[in-house]
Amino acid sequence: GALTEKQEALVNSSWEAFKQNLPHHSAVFYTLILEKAPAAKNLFSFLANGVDQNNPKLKAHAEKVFEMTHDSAVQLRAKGSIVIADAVLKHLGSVHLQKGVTDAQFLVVKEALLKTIKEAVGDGWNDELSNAWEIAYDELAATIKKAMG
Ligand code: HEM
Ligand code: ISQ
Repeated sequence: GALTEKQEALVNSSWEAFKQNLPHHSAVFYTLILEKAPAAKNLFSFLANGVDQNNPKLKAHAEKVFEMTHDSAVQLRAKGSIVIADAVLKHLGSVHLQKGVTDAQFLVVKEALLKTIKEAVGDGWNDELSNAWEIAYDELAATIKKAMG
């Protein structure tokens, strides 16, 4: 799915809003994921002590997921598809396959990502913005799933 210029601008500004308070937004993200999928706690090595805002790994990993989704949106706008370097994609495929990540978990992470962005942008939330992040996440998730299988 392609994105409009307006949607790219919305994704860019909400990504900035997310980064503005990374410790808080990443804690919100993990908390939402663990509410819906408590078993995820055992998947992530860095969640062993729960959602600890002082653990730099938590922030780094959460930021990476949002960053990759943001990058996907930019690529979808620029060329209508996502490109991830072969070696990176192979690695992502094997890590997620090895952890036994399921389609249901991809959905949980998607809903948590959208709710986190919603909180980060406050009044700036709207359907166009939501759709843009959804499209970007869905394409990225499909790309990773293909590399898993
Ligand atoms: C690891 C991205 C979805 C579970 C990773 C890594 C990245 C990443 C960049 C680090 C790989 C490395 O260590 O080099 C993404 C993206 C996703 C996604 C962009 C969606 C579009 C999911 C989902 C789950 C999941 C749905 C399951 C809840 C994990 C786990 C690891 C991992 C368990 C290993 C963490 C550890 O080192 O303890 N993912 N991921 N991922 N991902 Fe994801
Ligand atoms: C999925 N993969 C890697 C890291 C993550 C951090 C938070 C939520 C989901 C994730």
